[in-house]
Amino acid sequence: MTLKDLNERFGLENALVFEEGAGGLVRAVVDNQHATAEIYLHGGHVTRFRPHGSDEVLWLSEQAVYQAGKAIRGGIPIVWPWFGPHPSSPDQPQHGYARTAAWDVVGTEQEVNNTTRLQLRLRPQPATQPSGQLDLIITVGSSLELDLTTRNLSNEPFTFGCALHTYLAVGDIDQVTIEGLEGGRYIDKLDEEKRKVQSGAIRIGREVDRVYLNTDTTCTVVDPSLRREIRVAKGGSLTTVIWNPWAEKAASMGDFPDVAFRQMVCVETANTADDVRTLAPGEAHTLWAAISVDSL
Ligand code: TA6
Repeated sequence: MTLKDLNERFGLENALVFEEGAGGLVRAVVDNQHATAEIYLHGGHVTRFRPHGSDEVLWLSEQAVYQAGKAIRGGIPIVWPWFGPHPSSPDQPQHGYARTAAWDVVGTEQEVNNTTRLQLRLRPQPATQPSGQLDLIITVGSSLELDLTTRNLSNEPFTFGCALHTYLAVGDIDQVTIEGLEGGRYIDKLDEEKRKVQSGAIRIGREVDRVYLNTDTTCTVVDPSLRREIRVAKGGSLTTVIWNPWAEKAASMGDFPDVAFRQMVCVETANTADDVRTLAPGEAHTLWAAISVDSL
């Protein structure tokens, strides 16, 4: 569908327009009375969210690559239908293929409270056709909500893992604490997958890659340097992943500026580890996250 067709069919006056973004990729730009946001059809990828009067909430790499086959670094990558390496096929892409696939627009709506909704659908992929259909509803208001719904269209059980791999922008990681996971058990991906217990709020002073288990709590990223806190509420998920690459890993990634690890942290709403889901034929599951920001 051309930009002209997209805007004629799905554009919303004074709220949502489709335009050519970085790399010539199509993006939706939302600008309503609450906030501005950007969503690329490539990967169904939210790249920016900024409530009016606030700074940008999502971290987006200045070195991100915008091209077919490559995931945009930052924003909210869609991880599906597996989290991390493929469970049995090492040649499959890390974090699945939803984040590098073309998504279709299936609907837009300006709601009564002037929030703006965009519904995207992942085009059927040979690897899962017709098993799993994936829909993403993005609602832009004073908070940002993503609802990721997997439907099993086959007549066999469909097992999948997924995540909203959210990169949050912070002023100075050294001053940040993450609340909400105190006392929780987690898998330490950097220490032989050992299962440990979180003592107090999370502070980050080195590479951190942890899968917190059996948790449905809201996480709060307290950021004194920007005098704000970002809350990530969630549903349909019992695992939360906390990740910061720190210096060495950041330097090893070509699309990640060497010192940018100080301005970001990932708080990922997931179904992974003990929380991978299986759908019976015809069943659906929705994972959702709601991201909001308040001044300190
Ligand atoms: O969510 C944390 C993680 O699984 C890390 O292990 C790291 O690999 C990160 O995702 C980023 O993965 P990506 O494939 O986007 O470089």
